[in-house]
Amino acid sequence: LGQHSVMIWFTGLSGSGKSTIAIALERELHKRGLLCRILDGDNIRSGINNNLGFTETDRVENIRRIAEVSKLFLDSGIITIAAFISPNNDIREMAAEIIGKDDFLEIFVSTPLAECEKRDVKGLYAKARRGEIQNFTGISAPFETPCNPALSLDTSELSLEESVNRLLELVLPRVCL
Ligand code: GGZ
Repeated sequence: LGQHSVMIWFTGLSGSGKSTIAIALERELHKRGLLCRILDGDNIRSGINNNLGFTETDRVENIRRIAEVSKLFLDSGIITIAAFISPNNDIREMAAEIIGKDDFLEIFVSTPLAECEKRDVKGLYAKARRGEIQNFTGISAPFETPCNPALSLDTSELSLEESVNRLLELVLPRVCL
């Protein structure tokens, strides 16, 4: 492979735009002949992690397994994109340690809670407000702002294209040999 692998780790609230940006980024990387793999709730929480919920303990185990799986992809030279809330500094630190800090790019999708809640694409915020979902991040469970992300992207201010362009500027120099 004529590429160096890197971990692109998105963190942010539910509905902040992590998966949307991840998919658009993947498309741009593919256009350039770069091999990448997205890990998100759709392919991880439905499969390998289908025994985990949203308690603090389960979130740690969720992210630990995701980081270990990511490492397998990275070791094969594949650019790996993870899109999970990963709500606290300890959890993100653990992921970075498993993966190796040199290859770990933390991307904070910083869309404000009010905007995520206004979008409420899946109706989960409304359910959380009614108490129908426990431990919902931003409502009844914490989200810690990342201390030193490689990039912050607020999708209430940036278009999808702008977000992807900023990512490409960061990622391409690191992956193209
Ligand atoms: C947060 C929850 C919860 C609770 C279900 N809290 O918008 P979505 O639906 O597709 O993204 C959310 C997803 C979060 O899973 P992660 O694996 O990314 O979380 S973590 O990194 O914290 O382990 C949301 C849905 O799962 N969801 N219940 N209580 N999000």
